[in-house]
Amino acid sequence: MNIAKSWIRDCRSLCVLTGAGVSAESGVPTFRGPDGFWKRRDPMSLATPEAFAADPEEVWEWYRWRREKIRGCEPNAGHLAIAAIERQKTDFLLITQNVDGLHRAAGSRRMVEIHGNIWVVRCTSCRREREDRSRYDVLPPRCGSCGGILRPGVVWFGEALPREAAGAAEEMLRRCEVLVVAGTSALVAPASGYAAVAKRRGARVIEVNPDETPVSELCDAVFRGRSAEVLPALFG
Ligand code: BJW
Ligand code: ZN
Repeated sequence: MNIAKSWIRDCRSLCVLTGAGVSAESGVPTFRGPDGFWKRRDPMSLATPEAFAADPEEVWEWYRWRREKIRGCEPNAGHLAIAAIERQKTDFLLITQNVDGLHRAAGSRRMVEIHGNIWVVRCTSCRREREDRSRYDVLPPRCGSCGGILRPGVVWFGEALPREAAGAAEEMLRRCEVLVVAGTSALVAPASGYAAVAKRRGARVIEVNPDETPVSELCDAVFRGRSAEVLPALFG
């Protein structure tokens, strides 16, 4: 741990990549864990434009259920540790795949949400986008401007990532000295390739995850523990 801590302390440019595991201890279900299923539906079959086109009401029911779960959740010590290390670094970027908004709630600012945000809705007709924390009695919710069906402002399989967020992430991966990868199964592209991109050009890569992942073997240091425990120790 001490060597990894010194890499983090001494680097000028630090990047942190997070996934659902970082919010697990806040009570947000992960995607691929045993609690990741909703009505025994595989999340991977719901997080697609095809599923939404076929049954927007059912996909929205899943998002409404998740929004209500997240509404009651607070950032944990892992989120707070990431926000605190940001304040100590001149060059820093948090790349998160999480849509729950807990990093921002914890105080993270230099951050990109590459899979969007569950509190944002976008009209499928006029494309207007806005934050909306309503509970929605009727599903699918409709656009106040044009009456079109609203969709969650998240990125589904087969969809492109928000251009600006993905661009900022790629730029950071090209220049960071240290990349910390926490709480992601590293199964979903393009984030699954980020560790390899940073590693290829000489960055130190550190993984924080209770389980092995496809990126574990390329890492310079691996901490098999929960992010709410490991991240405060690593960044402290
Ligand atoms: C802990 C812990 C604790 C537990 N502490 N750790 C073949 C067919 C079709 C598509 C593809 C294909 N091959 C590749 C693709 C591309 C596809 C992809 O990767 N698919 C794979 C599944 C094969 N990717 C895409 O389609 C992406 N877009 C794209 O590539 O665009 C290209 C393009 C360019 C130009 C035009 C058009 C297209 C988009 C991917 C979008 C992913 N979206 C989701 C849903 C977001 C919305 C929502 O939230 O509903 O994002 S899917 C889901 O997976 C979500 C997550 O962000 C993402 C990653 O999951 P994550 O975060 O890693 O969570 P888990 O649950 O998998 O893992 C949790 C981890 O935490 C585990 O490792 C635990 O051990 C650990 N953990 N407790 C620390 N306490
Ligand atoms: Zn509209």
